[in-house]
Amino acid sequence: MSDQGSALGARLRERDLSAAPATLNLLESTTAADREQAAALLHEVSPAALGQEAPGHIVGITGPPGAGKSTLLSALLHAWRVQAKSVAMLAVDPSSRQSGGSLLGDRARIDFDPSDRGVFIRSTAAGERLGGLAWGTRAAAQALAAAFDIVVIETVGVGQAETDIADVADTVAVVVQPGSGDALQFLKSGIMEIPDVLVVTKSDLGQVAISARRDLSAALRSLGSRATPVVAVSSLPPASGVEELAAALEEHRKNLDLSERRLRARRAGALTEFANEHGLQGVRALGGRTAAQTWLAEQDQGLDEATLVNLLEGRMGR
Ligand SMILES: Nc1nc2c(ncn2[C@@H]2O[C@H](COP(=O)(O)OP(=O)(O)O)[C@@H](O)[C@H]2O)c(=O)[nH]1
Ligand SMILES: [Mg+2]
Repeated sequence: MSDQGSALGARLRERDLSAAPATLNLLESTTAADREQAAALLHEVSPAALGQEAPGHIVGITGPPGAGKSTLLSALLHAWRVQAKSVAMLAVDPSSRQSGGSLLGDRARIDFDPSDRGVFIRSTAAGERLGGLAWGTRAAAQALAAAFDIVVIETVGVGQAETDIADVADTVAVVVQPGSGDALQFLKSGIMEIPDVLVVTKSDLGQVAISARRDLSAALRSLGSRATPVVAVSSLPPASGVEELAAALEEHRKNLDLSERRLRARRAGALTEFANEHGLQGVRALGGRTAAQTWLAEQDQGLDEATLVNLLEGRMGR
């Protein structure tokens, strides 16, 4: 048992998809012993160990409840499987903590073949901390990206949610449904950061969807962000726009400086985790967030997030 973490990490590195369930169990555990094993796992799949960034595409899908994210993910999953891409889906469910029973409900909404070994789906509770993704979810996405072609994280929210998910995702897609003015207002007022891809769902609703797409495109143009694609999809049969969306996501990834984005994401994630553990006082002991970020950048040659947190803790102790 003592090298469970490194053994799992090695399996992921060899792209053994069957290591996914045990990986998630380990990363979600909060016991000290498991945390140590989790650190060993992450070390095995760090860029330093892999000799490159993990090859999988980490996609964040976020948007308000009811916008059609889960239905869209079922359709996307199908499109990706047709392309023979292996897919891991992590659904972060903010309601599962209270209701306890919504885990199965959420899983049922993603339509997939349970005997398909190229697919792994896990719903996780949102976690105790305020805002942001739980450490386990970020770590899981980073680890699974070593083995799966695509790792998708579904989170609920609009406003802060896409900033948080940018701490781990290579590509962030914000999903809005026609007729909901929130995203438009948030975008115009700067509350929402400009996503990599904007998705208008339920395009089968007709004119209201066309208007939503036009308004969002206009808002993006006025913000000087001409290049951000706005894709309209209908996820109900006969689905439409889903292949276009898959292509837009892939296009974004192709044009991305992956190692730059991942380095930045891991540093931001490590700092967030450090701040959770040690509070404002801890961050102050490092000379503030910006100073800590700069210092981390100097130490970092493709280290995993757990190691980065350890480095920050060592520096605080000095
Ligand atoms: N008309 C239409 N309804 C949709 C579409 N996609 C999802 N819905 C419906 O919208 C509701 C919320 O969908 P869901 O995927 O659970 O949204 P989520 O909360 O964002 O995951 C459900 O009743 C879906 O059937 C679509 O493309 N067209
Ligand atoms: Mg959902």
